[in-house]
Amino acid sequence: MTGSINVALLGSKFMGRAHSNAWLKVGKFFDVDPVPVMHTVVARNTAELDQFARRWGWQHSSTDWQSVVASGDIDLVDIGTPNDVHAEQAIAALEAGRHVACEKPLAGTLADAEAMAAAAESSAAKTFVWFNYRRVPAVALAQRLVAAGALGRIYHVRAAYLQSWGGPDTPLLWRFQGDIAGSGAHGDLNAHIIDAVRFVTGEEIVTVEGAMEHTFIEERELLEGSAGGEIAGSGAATAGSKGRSTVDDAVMFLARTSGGALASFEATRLATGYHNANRFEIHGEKGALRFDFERMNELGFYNLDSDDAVQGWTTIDVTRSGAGHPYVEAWWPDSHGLGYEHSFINQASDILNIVGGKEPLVAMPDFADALKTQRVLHAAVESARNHAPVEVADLSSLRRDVT
Ligand code: SOE
Repeated sequence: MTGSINVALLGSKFMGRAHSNAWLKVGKFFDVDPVPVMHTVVARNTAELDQFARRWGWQHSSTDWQSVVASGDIDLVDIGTPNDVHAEQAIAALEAGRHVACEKPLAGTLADAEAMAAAAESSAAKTFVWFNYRRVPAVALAQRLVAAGALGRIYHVRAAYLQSWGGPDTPLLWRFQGDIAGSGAHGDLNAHIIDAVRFVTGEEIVTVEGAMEHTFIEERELLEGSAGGEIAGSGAATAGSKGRSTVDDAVMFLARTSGGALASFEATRLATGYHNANRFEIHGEKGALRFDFERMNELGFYNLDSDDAVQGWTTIDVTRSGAGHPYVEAWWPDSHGLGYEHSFINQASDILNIVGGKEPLVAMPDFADALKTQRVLHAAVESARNHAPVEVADLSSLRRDVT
């Protein structure tokens, strides 16, 4: 396939910027075919929309996502909107024959995620989910090492996604409103580490138990007008008026994987001292790996096969060119460092690879794959509310309109 595809982006907040940057830069650093045309950006806020389109180079802008999705001019719809509209927008796009790239989590609820996966199943269009951390080179290298047997049988996985922007001064953004977000730190952050653990280990999470969910801050300042932006500081709160937060501030749970490993997961927006510490540790019979996004260009590796006299944690610099590290050759010479935005540009290159009929460099979660992560999210809530273990294969008791 040689040519281009017209992209429509739904959303202009944090993910709107991250995705716009990815579509703008991908063709500069990767030989992509097709190339993306930044055709239309859709947002609700007309005051900001034209400036956003001009700043990022979108050819058109609209406040009417339905007509944009229905337009024969569009080949791929990129969804960067709040969780409660993912299903409606993705299903409409798939029914119109568009490819769909959707932000994580797939949806705010299991019911929506199941409907999205069903629509994808009955469409010829391709689907993608922006679990961008798979395409941080250090995470992709971790997956390669595990797949090559460097750890052998996996005994333990310890994953945590620790942020701290959700304190009492953060207003009642949409991420704290259960009817929009579905859940709080759980769907926002545990979604990432569940996907990362599934990706890196190659194992599924089959049992969830010992889950705990908690809302520490039960009331937050209301925002004037809209539900405000992605995260703190993006809207002026109405002084004095408060609304109830109807989501978790933190969720922790234990799990067993299909390979028999024991795992723990923790997601919180109140981990004072950590700002975007998306981290995992994996312990196997032959070695161990550890990653922390706050040091995103490094991967820790402990190799029991190395000489006992020099055995210890090795810090691999995963931005060295010539070492065969994933995506690194597209970027800078040795050890010049990559950032958060590069994971999205790397993902855009793989989306275009797949649309163009080529293999992605790193496995791409489609809606069917992301539904597996959503089922684990749901199982954890079910375990927390029923105080009992939950087999992910048997999601029975909890209403499906909850996470
Ligand atoms: C907010 O928690 C957030 O923007 C997440 O939604 C993103 O997925 C994560 O990459 C950064 O933090």
